[in-house]
Amino acid sequence: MKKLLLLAAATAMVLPLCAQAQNKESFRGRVTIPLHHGSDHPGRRTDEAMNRWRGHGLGQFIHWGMYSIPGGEWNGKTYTGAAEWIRSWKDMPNAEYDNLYKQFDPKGFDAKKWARQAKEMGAGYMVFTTKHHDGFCMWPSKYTGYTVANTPYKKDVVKQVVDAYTAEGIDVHLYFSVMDWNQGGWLYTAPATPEEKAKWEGFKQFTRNQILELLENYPQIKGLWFDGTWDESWVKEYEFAHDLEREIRALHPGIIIGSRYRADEYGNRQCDANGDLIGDYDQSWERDIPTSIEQLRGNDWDCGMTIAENGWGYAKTWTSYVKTPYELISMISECNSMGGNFVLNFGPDGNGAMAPREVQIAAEIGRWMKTNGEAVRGAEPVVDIRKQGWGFMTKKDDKLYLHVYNKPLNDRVNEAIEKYFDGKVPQELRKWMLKERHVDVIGPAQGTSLLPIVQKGENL
Ligand code: FHN
Repeated sequence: MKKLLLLAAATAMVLPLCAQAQNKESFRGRVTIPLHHGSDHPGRRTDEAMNRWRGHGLGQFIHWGMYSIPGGEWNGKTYTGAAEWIRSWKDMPNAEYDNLYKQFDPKGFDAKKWARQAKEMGAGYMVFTTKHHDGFCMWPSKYTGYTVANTPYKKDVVKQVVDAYTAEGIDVHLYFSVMDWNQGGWLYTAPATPEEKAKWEGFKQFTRNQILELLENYPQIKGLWFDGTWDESWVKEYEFAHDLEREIRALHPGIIIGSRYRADEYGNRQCDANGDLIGDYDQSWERDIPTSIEQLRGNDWDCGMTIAENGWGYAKTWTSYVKTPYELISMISECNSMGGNFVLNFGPDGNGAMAPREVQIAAEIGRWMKTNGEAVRGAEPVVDIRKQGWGFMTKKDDKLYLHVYNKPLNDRVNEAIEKYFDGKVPQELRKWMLKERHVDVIGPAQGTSLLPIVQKGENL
């Protein structure tokens, strides 16, 4: 049986990326403009918390809130937009939506069961919606009455999620929408009149209070995942947002915050006027995967992905294309091959149950992760390439993983491996690879499943 599947070099090695080497050659000096509210750390964070985050490879997103009750339908009509946006639909009267919380009593909610399913799926971390754009708080916030405490259910949902996932060893990041349709003080544009200014100041304090409250209530969390930050009102609050960010980081050392949270003083979002990423990782790849590693400019990144075309909250009927487990798994490989975390979204129903169709997808992914997870967890991209005809590559320590999606008919993956090592190919690889310039691929995909294989080498 042919056994050469992974490349296992005898010694651990640093693999210089060709692109980096080229950049060094042509780099003549950086020109920047002084910014007070731009990136706080151009380049990647290399502390333990960030290294841990980077190593997750796979995460779970959960959107759960009052939108999960209508599930994309109202009065017999189906909303074709994203189900969690149903309140903004012309056929959904706001007053009716804003009273849905009076029905919220999810007897089927079991955070421990969700956490076990996520563990089985192979997720290293999860992101949970504490408050989406509708403003409903899944924790008993002291700063508004529009919270879970005033539902028939009463109990703190966020606490249960944080505790259950943490107990399973899954890191928790909290999603928080700054845009809040329930708060009178929220504005889309910068406040103009004295009355608006006063309301807006109140809203800013409310937002700060809620964020600090989340940190105080759930000290185990590892990150804050901000959303609803794109409107002019918030973009112009770069100074306030930056001060608050410093406060958050001082209170919670190591916390991870993405690039959506705030803008710089020129109104740039995600990246500042110098092109440096604002925050710890690039959050702009929502439902999208870069076509080349260069687009990432050396930044950390995540890709939040829906199972259906769009829509994060529970939809009774998915009205758009639904991805197969095979496609979703290939996205894990694809993102990981470019150093990104793939964060797959789940939308439990109003009763707290995960939809069976999503449970089944999680189980399929989990089955693949059990065998192939080592090529995902802690793995890094190999080079400045995205995809080969046969699939993707990741590496870890002295191993190269070939995520084979299209198995060549002759069972051989032909790769001119030397090009990935910038001329410094380790002796062992030279011996085994360059002579024949191919990696042999063996075996069918596991069982009768169509799941792709990640080849594992035993020895050289
Ligand atoms: O509008 C939201 C959307 O509902 C969902 O929460 C996603 C998740 O990344 N974020 C916003 C759109 O970018």
